[in-house]
Amino acid sequence: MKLKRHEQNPILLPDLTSPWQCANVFNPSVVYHNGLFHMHYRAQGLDWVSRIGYAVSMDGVKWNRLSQPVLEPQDGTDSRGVEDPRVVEINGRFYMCYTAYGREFVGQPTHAGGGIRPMIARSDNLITWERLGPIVTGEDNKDHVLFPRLINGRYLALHRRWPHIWLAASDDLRTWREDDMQPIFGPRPGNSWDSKSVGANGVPIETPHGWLLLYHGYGEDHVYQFGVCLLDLDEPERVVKRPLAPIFWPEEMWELRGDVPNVVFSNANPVVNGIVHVYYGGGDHVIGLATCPLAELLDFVMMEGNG
Ligand code: BMA
Repeated sequence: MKLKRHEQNPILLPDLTSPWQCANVFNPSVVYHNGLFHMHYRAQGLDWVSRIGYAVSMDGVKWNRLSQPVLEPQDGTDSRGVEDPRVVEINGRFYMCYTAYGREFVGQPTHAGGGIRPMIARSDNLITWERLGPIVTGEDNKDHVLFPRLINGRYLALHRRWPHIWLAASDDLRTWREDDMQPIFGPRPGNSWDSKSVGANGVPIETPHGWLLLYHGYGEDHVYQFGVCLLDLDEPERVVKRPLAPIFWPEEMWELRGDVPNVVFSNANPVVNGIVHVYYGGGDHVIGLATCPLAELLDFVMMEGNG
């Protein structure tokens, strides 16, 4: 089982005429809404600060970009950039999970030069965003993503307390209590492709068998790859299946090389007409698309899940 690369890859490149996105465009979110693909992507330009751009498409391959970013740093908590958007529609409103990277931080710095925060913002039009706040502060936490509906009356989010994937619950998307957080799974013991670190990819896909979660990981060799697992529908902290084999890994020149080598990194896997569309950053530099039929991915998880 392996995702199939689109023949027109890479499908989005840096725009050399635009100061804020002339260096890198990567790690996009894509939602399919009212017959259009809506992309939010991370971009870096002359100042190397990450901003979030927006583009729209009829076919999910050719894009029309908005000339200005839709989300930019606003204070010390995100002065180094806003990164890695994951957008989801819940009950008719759009929510974006993104990572704020700033010079101002709580406690110890979590990354070189500052701290990071897993943030949530809200929008009704996908263009103007209102910040709601972080899930946690003062720790190495990113790769957060909301489930597309409430479960047992609460909003649920996956997040990553390095190197594990965690579950968190909230009544209002603003208050996230430590008591409502629990680990789901971590790096796989042994020397597998995901033996060092794991994190969620895009919004979990609801199926009759459970939540299909595409995730990324790396092992000793630090090559980012994708895997897939199945979480219980009502209790998503329960991993039902987790195949051993990865489903995608760097192969193209623009995945093996780039701003950061050996990286495929995905924040989005919308299902359109039964096809899972995996949008991903290659080498932290350009954007690619790989697909597979949802039924095939589900079969793979069910058959190989205890590998
Ligand atoms: C992760 C994230 C991603 C990035 C990846 C590879 O920690 O910061 O934004 O694509 O590293 O550099």
